[in-house]
Amino acid sequence: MDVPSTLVVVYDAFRDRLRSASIADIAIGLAAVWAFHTAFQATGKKSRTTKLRGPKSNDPFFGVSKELFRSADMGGMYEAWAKEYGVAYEIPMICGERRIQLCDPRAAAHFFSKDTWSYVGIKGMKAAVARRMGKGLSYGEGESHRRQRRTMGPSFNSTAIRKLAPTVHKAIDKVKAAWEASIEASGNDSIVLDVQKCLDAFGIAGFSYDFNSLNGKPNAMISVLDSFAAGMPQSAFSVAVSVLILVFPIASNIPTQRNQIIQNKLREELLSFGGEPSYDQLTNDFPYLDAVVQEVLRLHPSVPELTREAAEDDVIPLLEPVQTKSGEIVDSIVVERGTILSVPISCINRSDAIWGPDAKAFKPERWLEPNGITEKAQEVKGHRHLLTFGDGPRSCIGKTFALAEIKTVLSMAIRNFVLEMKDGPDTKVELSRGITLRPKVVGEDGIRVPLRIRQYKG
Ligand code: HEM
Ligand SMILES: *[C@@H]1O[C@H](CO)[C@@H](O)[C@H](O)[C@H]1NC(C)=O
Ligand SMILES: *[C@@H]1O[C@H](CO)[C@@H](O)[C@H](O)[C@H]1NC(C)=O
Ligand SMILES: CC(=O)N[C@H]1CO[C@H](CO)[C@@H](O)[C@@H]1O
Repeated sequence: MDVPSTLVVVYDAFRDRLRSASIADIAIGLAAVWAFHTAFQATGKKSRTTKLRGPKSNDPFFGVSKELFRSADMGGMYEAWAKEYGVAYEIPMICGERRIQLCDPRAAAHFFSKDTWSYVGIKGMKAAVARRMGKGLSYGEGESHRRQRRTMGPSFNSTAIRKLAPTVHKAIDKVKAAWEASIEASGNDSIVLDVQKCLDAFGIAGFSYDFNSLNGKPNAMISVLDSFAAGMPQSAFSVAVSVLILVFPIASNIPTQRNQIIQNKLREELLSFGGEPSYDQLTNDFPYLDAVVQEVLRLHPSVPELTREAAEDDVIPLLEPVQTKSGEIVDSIVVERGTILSVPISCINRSDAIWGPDAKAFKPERWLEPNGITEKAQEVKGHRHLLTFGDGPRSCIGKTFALAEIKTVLSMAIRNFVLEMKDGPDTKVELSRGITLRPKVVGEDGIRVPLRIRQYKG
């Protein structure tokens, strides 16, 4: 996590008056900014890092960071700059930090392949994170990180997830029963629920409780979830939850589209199966469900960018050449130790240059059609050409679990209920920014997505 994201956390803390952000956290954030500033003054001018073009700012303290973090469409800003200055460009950030943005699939693949070794978390920030979350997996780098990953791996593999599947089902059945009971009690055919609250409660209380009571044995995956839940105000666990929240409004538009044009492919696929699909069936036998989930993850990466510091000098190859400040055309950039770099997932996931002219459309079919994924998009590594789960040694250890969880929840919801935005299909959902992105309906207070939920009757 980088300095600007910390500032966002601090802003958020003020704004939402989160109890968990103590004065000490804020002090640490500011101290980190200061340490950073000093470091930049020291390394200063003579850097061998390729001088790249990029947007200017009149604000010497915040650079372009305020515009970026206030924007509802950060990915769009990154994409516009990539169009103007090339796929690698430099942006002025807080306290004179100059940061290189890599909006290029080949550069991103190179960068992540050397993660935790040549590219590491920014020091001041790691200290602040460790203070909140302990020196867990996300703290280590290099060999120590590799050893930890190896130890934890088995708790996150498909065998482990298969074993947890009944517990996930049990938790989801509780949500289903609760929704049915509320509809019944309302004396109406539908209820309006804030999905955020509903899923948060379900996620943290439901999962931790059910998992902990499984058989009394400590389970590494559960400890990870618990440590997240207990740690940050916008915990990494909420990453998983936030994706679910995003899935709901989007999936809920599908019935509307169906009424107007075509078939509701997802519900049809799910219903044609008959009974309750098992973990393996859900993973393998539902191509359209899989495509919908892929497309949601592409359109809504909950971590908008990943930032690191170069621990050693390096040369980063580019798929597409860029023009430097001096006018030279280069197909790789030199990076000196200490340079801050960032891969804006929110740009790569949606760039027209990479995904083609329909990049911004929700189009699950692209994952099913033979040439649905452009050649350039195929250069994006990560999880099936998505950087939503990161990539390389530090990529999301919980992704198989997260995918299974998303598919299970979606499957339950779509088979049994019709979900619509409370005020109809044209309701605008915007993203409220924390460390992770969370959706909110324009005009609703706080972070809220009120959905109308009806039972699905054939
Ligand atoms: C859709 C849901 C999820 C998304 C989009 C997601 C995304 C990510 C991303 C982008 C990273 C890389 C962070 C970095 O490079 O600094 C990451 C790391 C991580 N994720 Fe997830 N995650 C999700 C769900 C989960 C779940 C459910 C768990 C736990 C069960 C989990 C556990 C972790 C851990 C422990 C790491 C750190 C790995 C390391 O440092 O080696 N994630 N996640
Ligand atoms: C997952 O880990 C368990 C426990 O170490 C092991 O028995 C199993 O074979 C692993 N499964 C896979 C698919 O790697
Ligand atoms: C029932 O739902 C309709 C909209 O579908 C709403 O106008 C009405 O107020 C609801 N009645 C109750 C008792 O909630
Ligand atoms: C096409 C696409 O994936 N776009 C999304 C990329 O990520 C940003 C923010 O994380 C979203 O706002 C875009 O919609």
